[in-house]
Amino acid sequence: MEIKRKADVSYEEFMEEHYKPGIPLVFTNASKVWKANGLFTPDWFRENYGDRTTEKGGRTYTMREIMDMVEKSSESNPAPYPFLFDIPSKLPEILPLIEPLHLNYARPNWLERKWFKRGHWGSATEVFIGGPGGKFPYLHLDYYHLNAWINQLYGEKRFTVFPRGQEEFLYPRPDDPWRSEVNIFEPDFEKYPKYKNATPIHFTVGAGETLFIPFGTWHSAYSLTPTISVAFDQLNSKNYKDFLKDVWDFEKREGTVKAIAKYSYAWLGGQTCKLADTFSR
Ligand SMILES: O=C(O)CCC(=O)C(=O)O
Ligand SMILES: [Fe+2]
Repeated sequence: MEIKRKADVSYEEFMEEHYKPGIPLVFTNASKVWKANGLFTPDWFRENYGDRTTEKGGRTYTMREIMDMVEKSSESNPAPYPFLFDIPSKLPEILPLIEPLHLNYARPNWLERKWFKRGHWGSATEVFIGGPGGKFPYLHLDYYHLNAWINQLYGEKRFTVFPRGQEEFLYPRPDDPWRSEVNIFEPDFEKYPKYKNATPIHFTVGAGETLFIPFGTWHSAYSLTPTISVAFDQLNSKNYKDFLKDVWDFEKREGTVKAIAKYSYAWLGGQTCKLADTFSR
C-alpha cells in the first residue's frame, strides 16, 4: 500500500475512496482555506504569543523557549517532542485562523456540535510543535476510534502508518492496547519477532499538507525540521459505534455509575447528531 497524495480532490471522491474504506490520504492543499496556511512560523508565534506557556515532562515552557529549542534541535540532541498547546484554552485567538476547521472535507464532525464539544471524549484541537529528531514517543491508535486530521503548517514531518489488520505483528500493550510495545524507530526483533511481518509505510508531510488518519490505523511521527501542525479529531456515524464501546470500556474503570451516565450521554448525543445529519442532507 502506498499513501496517495491528492490536490483539489472532490468531497465525493474523498468519501468514496478514503473515508468510507478507511484509507489514509495526504491532501496537498486542503488547508489553503485556512488563514493559518502560510502564516504560522516560529517567528510569528514568538512575536504574537511568546509568553504563552505549556507543560512538558513536568516543566513549564514559554512559546519563545519552545521555538528556540526546536530551532536548535538536532538528530543527535533532539528537543522533547511534542510540545502541545490546546487551542481553545491556550491560544483561542487563533481559532478564527483555522476556519472552517473541517476544511470542507472533515464533515460531518459531531465533535464540532454542542453535544460532544466538551474537551473530553479524547478529542482535542491542538498545536503540535517539534524540532529535528523529535519522535512521537510510541506507535499507537488514537483513543475512542476518532479519525485524526493532521495539518502540517510549517516544516516537514515523517509519518509511519500500518495497513489495518496488523495488530498481531505490532504487540499492543496488555495494559494499554492502544499502544504498541515496539519501538518502531529501533525495533528489537529478538523481543518482537512478529514485527518482521509488519509492513510500515513511511512518507513525508510538508507545509500546507493535511494527513487524514482513519480510526484503527496504527501510526507514529518524526519531526524532520522545526515543525508546527494543527491536529483535530473527527466523530460521526461511521466511527460512532466503536466510539461508544470505548466510552463504556474507559469509563467502566472509573466505576459503573459513572460509566452508565457517560454512556447514556454519548448515546443520546449520537442519536441527536444522527438525526441532525439526516435533516442537513
Ligand atoms: O506527532 C504527530 O503529529 C502525531 C500525533 C499523534 O498521532 C497523536 O497525537 O495522536
Ligand atoms: Fe495519534
